[in-house]
Amino acid sequence: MLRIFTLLICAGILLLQGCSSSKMKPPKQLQQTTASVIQIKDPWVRAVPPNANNSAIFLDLRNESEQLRKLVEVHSEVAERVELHMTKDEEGMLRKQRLEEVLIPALETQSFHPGGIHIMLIGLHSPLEVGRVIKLELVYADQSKETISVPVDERPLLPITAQNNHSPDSLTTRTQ
Ligand SMILES: [Cu+2]
Repeated sequence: MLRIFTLLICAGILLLQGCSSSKMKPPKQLQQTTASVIQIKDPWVRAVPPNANNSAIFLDLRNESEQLRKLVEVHSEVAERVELHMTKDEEGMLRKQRLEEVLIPALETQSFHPGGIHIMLIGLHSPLEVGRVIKLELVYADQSKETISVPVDERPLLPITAQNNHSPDSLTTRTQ
């Protein structure tokens, strides 16, 4: 709240100074890196059987700034390739599409969840069993980075019949 209040004051000062402020620095928030304004919530990676090649990571990215932010790359040493993916329901067929970037709108939360946007681990180097924690590096469009710990977890999958239900609650329990 205090931060929002401070920003309002900054905005007010800018307005008062009008066009004469061209030499002034931009408001503080514009100088903040994306990594410093994104809050990461509830990251987890799906546990898979030892012979599995792929898995997926889910999380919520909350943008605390008033500018659009973008996630452009993800890295992890647990797999050969790590990609941003989107699962789409096309006439009952679930198709995956690779994304170049994931947008995180101002003051909103972008949810990576089963059945939607997810981080795909392709070519796992070792098994992902519950209890293990892996490292994931997030790279944003401004090249700021953050490395986070992601616990391996098992969460229920919904039955196929629930796949046509698009309510947000059902999406959080769907498979990738
Ligand atoms: Cu995928």
